[in-house]
Amino acid sequence: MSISPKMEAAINKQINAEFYSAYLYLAMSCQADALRLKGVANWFNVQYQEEVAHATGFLNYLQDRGGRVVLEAIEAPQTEWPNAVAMFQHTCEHEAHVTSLINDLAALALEEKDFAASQFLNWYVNEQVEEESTADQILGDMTLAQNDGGAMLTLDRELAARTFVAPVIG
Ligand code: OFO
Repeated sequence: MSISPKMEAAINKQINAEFYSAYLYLAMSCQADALRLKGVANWFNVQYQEEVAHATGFLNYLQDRGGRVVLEAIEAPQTEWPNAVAMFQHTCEHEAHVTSLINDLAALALEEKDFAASQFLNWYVNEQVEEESTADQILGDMTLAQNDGGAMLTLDRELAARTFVAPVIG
């Protein structure tokens, strides 16, 4: 069954949203670098790569279903934050927003009786649980460490250890 025009349009919109997420985290990575927090910069750089993988996952899926990918302009992200706590606060808010977008897509798939898309979207539904919980955890640690240079250094070193592992989507 080829994909419905409604699902096709919604997935194209989500491709754009995932690239926007990538852009936002790349901006945070640059800001963290400017603040001399190399570990935080690394963490956001890996996050940026993950978001590109999320976008590509949707793109490949749309093509597999015979849909037409239409790439739109990516909105410019915010480029400055006062400190790492503000960045992780923004990350938590942004991921909660992305979860609502994914939930809307999952609801649309059911409405359209597109059970294949519904199953594919389950990967993203689960991924959002992970995304929100990780960001929330780091925000908590960051908030505790924010007035303690030694603790912030230790946390920055922990975040430096994150590496990108390409996700297997779907
Ligand atoms: Fe693609 O999960 Fe974050 O935004």
